[in-house]
Amino acid sequence: MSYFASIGRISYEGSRSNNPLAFQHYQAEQVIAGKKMEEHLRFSMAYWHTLTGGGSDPFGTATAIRPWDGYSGMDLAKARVEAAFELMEKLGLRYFCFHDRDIAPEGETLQETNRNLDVIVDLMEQHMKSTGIKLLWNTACLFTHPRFVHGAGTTSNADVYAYSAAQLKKSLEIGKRLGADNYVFWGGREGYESLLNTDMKLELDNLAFLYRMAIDYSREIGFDAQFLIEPKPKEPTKHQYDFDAATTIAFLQRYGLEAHFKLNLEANHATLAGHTFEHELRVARLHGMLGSLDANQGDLLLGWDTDEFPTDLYATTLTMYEVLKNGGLGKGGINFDAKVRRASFEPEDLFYAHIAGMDAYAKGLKVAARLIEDRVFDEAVDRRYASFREGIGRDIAEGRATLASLEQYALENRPISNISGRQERLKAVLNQYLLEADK
Ligand code: XUL
Ligand code: CO
Repeated sequence: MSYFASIGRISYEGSRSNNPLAFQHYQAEQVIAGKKMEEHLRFSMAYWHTLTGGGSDPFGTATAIRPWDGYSGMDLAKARVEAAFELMEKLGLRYFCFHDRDIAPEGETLQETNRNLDVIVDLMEQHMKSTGIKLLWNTACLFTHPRFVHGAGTTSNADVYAYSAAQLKKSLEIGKRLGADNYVFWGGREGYESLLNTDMKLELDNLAFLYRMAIDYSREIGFDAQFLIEPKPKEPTKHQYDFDAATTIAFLQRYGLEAHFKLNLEANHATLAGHTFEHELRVARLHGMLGSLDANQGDLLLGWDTDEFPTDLYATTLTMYEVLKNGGLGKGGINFDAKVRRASFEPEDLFYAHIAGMDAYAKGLKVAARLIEDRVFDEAVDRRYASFREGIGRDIAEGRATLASLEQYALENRPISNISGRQERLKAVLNQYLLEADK
């Protein structure tokens, strides 16, 4: 049974190709900065947007036409697995990600829900074996069901906390069974609507304890995935505790959890927090906590998470610049937490969207590698901070200076002179690299 019979395997045809079902930049085997593109990029399909999303919004129902529309219940869940692997194989996507509730329907009881999951996980395991496609990460959906109205790890209801822990336990077992490289925590309801009814201290303590129990249980069952927290400032709650990279790192440090986690950073979450994506990557990188990416882009004129496929080459270049400077993403990858627009409702749009995203990242990788090779920004930064490599600046950088020694220097110093930051020039050079024909 084929779900996308009219579409064949997508291949690389180069930037002059007019074939909409071909890559212009993504060439899995091409070596960039000493590594194959597919190793740098480790693209992943987001199960929720691609298989279960239908394009509904707060004002309208689903619009998507999908080849698995005729099925329901567990038959639908099974059809989606088959369609998912066909789509990933055709696009050359080697990884995927899912929430537990994306892949199998909830039953009447937790026992029945877990049995449904087991059936689908069996089927996935078979497809993973026959295709070699791997699980980049899985997670527990602790936000959709009404029981999570007050949160999961930060709920005001201990029964809901216990239910969340049970769901998390099962998801860790699934991750272990499918050999997931990472396990993600995204706290969609881990925040508050009003401080008037919120015990922030208890909520944060409980959330940290849930993470601690997850670490302990993973160790117990031998699940060695990298744990990732995905920051987001708001939506669905008004304020989410994992607001951005810096806030999340401070939380992990406060509870002594930082050695067990890295961050899964998402482009549209960064912009919702008032940051660029590369800012979030830089903060995580300098703390040694850059783990994985949810690649998408937002609409800067809108105040919500639009999860569009990434096509902005300027952004993908600066993102890959941070990734390369980090020495790669290790066990992480680039997950398209992105959905086709509501008006792009035909099945082919799923292919066009992934091709656009993969090409945008491939081009970004190539440009970023050349910027690093030519030390374009490194040289500018070296020049700008040169005063800290000698004399009084070196005393400061190496921690030898005191307020008294600095005062003595300042009193005797000749007039201070500054040098230009040359920002406009650097942006022009960045454009030059972006527009240069492929080497
Ligand atoms: C929501 C979001 C989630 C996480 C996984 O904004 O990004 O889909 O990636 O729960
Ligand atoms: Co995400």
